[in-house]
Amino acid sequence: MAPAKRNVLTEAELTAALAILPGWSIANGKLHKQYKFKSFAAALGWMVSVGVEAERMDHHPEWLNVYSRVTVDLTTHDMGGITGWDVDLAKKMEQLAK
Ligand code: H2B
Repeated sequence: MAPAKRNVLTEAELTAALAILPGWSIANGKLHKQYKFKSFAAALGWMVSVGVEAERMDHHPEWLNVYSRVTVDLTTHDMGGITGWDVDLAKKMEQLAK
């Protein structure tokens, strides 16, 4: 995987990122997706595996779990916008949801 761009992404970069992230959109200036799993256990299992990766990356999601749904919003607080870190974390989430 190419190294993440450590700057706030441009509109063009965001459009390119969304093209390879199915179900993701921009909402309130954050990279956003709502995941739906088969059960609470499946949702929680995914959150734990994403959490391990997030800790490894030192990049942490904003997320809300209600039963089998997990609503995710990604932004880089330190940079005040969406960066390559957020795109990398979103890609990881997609891989782990397969
Ligand atoms: N996660 C996210 N999403 N954005 C950040 O800016 C961020 C983070 N910063 N995790 C990291 C931790 C930083 O606060 C620490 C000190 O590395």
